[in-house]
Amino acid sequence: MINDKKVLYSGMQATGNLTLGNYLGALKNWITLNEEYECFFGVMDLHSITIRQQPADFRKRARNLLALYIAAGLDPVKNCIYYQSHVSAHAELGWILNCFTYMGELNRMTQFKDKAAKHSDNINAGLYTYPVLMAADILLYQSDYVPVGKDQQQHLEITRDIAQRFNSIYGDVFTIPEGYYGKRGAKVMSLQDPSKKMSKSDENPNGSIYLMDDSDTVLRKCKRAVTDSDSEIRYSEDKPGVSNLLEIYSACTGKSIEESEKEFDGKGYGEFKPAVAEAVNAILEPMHKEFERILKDKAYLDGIIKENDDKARYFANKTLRKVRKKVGFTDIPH
Ligand code: ATP
Ligand code: LTN
Repeated sequence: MINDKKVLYSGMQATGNLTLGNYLGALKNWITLNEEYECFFGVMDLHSITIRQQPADFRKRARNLLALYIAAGLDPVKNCIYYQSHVSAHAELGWILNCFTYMGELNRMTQFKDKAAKHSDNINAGLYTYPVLMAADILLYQSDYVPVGKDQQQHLEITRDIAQRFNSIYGDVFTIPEGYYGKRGAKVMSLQDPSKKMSKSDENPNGSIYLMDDSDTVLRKCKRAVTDSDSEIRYSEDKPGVSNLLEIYSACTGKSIEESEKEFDGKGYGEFKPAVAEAVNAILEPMHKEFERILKDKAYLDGIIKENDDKARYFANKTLRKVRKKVGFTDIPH
């Protein structure tokens, strides 16, 4: 608990450009959580280097991600928004927890298998111990809840196992975190292949709407979105393309699926697809303006970063000190 509130922790890697899926499925739902929880949202840049990054590009992307969190509506005063690499306790606890994690457990991680297959020229130890660093992220803040997608559930399970193992040896050091499946965001599928989720690492850029896409690009991508041969605008399992567009339309406008279906009853794709694009652009355009404003104001953004880094460090170090003591490291003289 911090300030009588339960703690909630999440973050995204600074790899690739965020998509509408990341926004509707995650970011948008994070915005109001601070009313109920003490929230930490990290830019997970330590995790990002498990895949080789081009330094200048990486630096820019990490800063853009932080600015985008704010532009999307996360209040940097009410939430702790910070860079993982600025808080060295993550790497330190990550190391310690490595010594409490079995290779047999890590061998079962499906994300490692997927990423190793995708990056077969660079299967590094960091990629392998990725879940341990993620456990450190979560446990450092004594987090109660972690909103993550299905693909990260296995990492949350191993986090709980590591925490329980540590606690059973040393007493109650870590809060055991739970997944947060409160208000579920929309699951957005690829515009080119609605059986696949929209993803920032998709090779086909037409399948994803990126949060930084301009309005013409959004319109073009929506017009090209795969639908089906009949022109009925109806939500149904056998119409995955149209259902996905309806889902996007409804999530962006706040109208229900039924209302949206009714709105386009008897109308064709010629009217529906531009309306979807318009609904998306109504969200993206103000976000772009805010993003540009924030990035231009270097002093403001640097101030936010400093303040939040300090806040994160304060809580992280509190846990790390406790862990050091429990493990039996000698005190650092002051
Ligand atoms: P990558 O392609 O690099 O694996 P990704 O686009 O799948 O990335 P993640 O970084 O794995 O996204 O996820 C960040 C957050 O966004 C997670 O909480 C995840 O559940 C959510 N998310 C990602 N894609 C979608 C989507 N298409 N629909 C809904 N939520 C999504
Ligand atoms: N692995 C996560 C990103 C991530 C994370 C975390 C999420 C790293 N550390 C801690 C929640 C809590 C991802 O790829 N989405």
